[in-house]
Amino acid sequence: WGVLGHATVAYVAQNYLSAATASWAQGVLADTSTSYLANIASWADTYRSTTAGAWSAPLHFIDAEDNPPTSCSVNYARDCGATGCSVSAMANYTQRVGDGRLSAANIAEALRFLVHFVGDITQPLHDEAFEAGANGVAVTFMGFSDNLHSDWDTYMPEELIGGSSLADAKSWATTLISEINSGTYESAKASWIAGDDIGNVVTTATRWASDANALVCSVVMPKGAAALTAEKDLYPTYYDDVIGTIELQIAKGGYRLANWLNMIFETEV
Ligand code: DCM
Ligand code: DCM
Ligand code: ZN
Repeated sequence: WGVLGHATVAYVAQNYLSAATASWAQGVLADTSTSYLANIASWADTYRSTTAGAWSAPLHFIDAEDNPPTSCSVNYARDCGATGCSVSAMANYTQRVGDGRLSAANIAEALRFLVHFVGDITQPLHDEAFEAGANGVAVTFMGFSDNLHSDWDTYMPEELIGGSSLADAKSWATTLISEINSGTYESAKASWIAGDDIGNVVTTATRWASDANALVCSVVMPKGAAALTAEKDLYPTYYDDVIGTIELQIAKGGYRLANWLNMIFETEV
């Protein structure tokens, strides 16, 4: 996701942290503001674009070598490359964030990575190898010639919300929280975290990746990528078809992140 999506995931998560987890996270991040997770949610994207942080670029995705739209699947052994992926990164930073032998700086770094990667895993195209997560799928959205990945990460969410500021993210999060508590997502939210297990991070994060990857076949490119490249403009028909899934995945990411951090605090800290 872009900055709007990551900050929204973070604000949704903040709403579901226990008081004890929240104050632990504020201490780790040295930020007692009301945006302590949102403030660092996109740090990993900034870091990856620096020379010192280039090693972390593969950790933002898992390149599922499946065959959309005919067949979607994630297989950790097949798909997590030698330099690591989002699923191996979840395992590494889930361990490190609770490792009291590490420096305060390393523990804070681990938390910043976790907040970001739980979000990225819910973006279907971050769980897909085809054309590098559809970065290589040329499309037109609202008159711009861009690629399908960036439309999912950034331009479709921004079209929905009308901006990408922290205030925009907070407002989107408020809507999603109300849908989780007593709306569209109320009955599904338990399934979003069912079986999540701090002792089996690879299994858990692979399940999250499989859940989002299945959407590549069913929602992102159900008629294949060529059909999207051939569209005159993805707005409004394609946008209208997929925007509900984008909202669902952001809500899911926030709810999962909160549960994950609550479990980390309860069992590791
Ligand atoms: N990305 C992805 N899968 C890939 C390659 C990249 O999900 N196989 C993501 C990482 C960034 C975005 O796409 O969020 C753009 O990547 P890059 O800057 O490497 O082109
Ligand atoms: N952009 C894009 N697709 C969109 C909107 C914008 O590729 N749907 C690109 C075009 C510009 C950059 O983003 O290079 C900034 O555009 P703007 O300032 O209009 O948001
Ligand atoms: Zn990312």
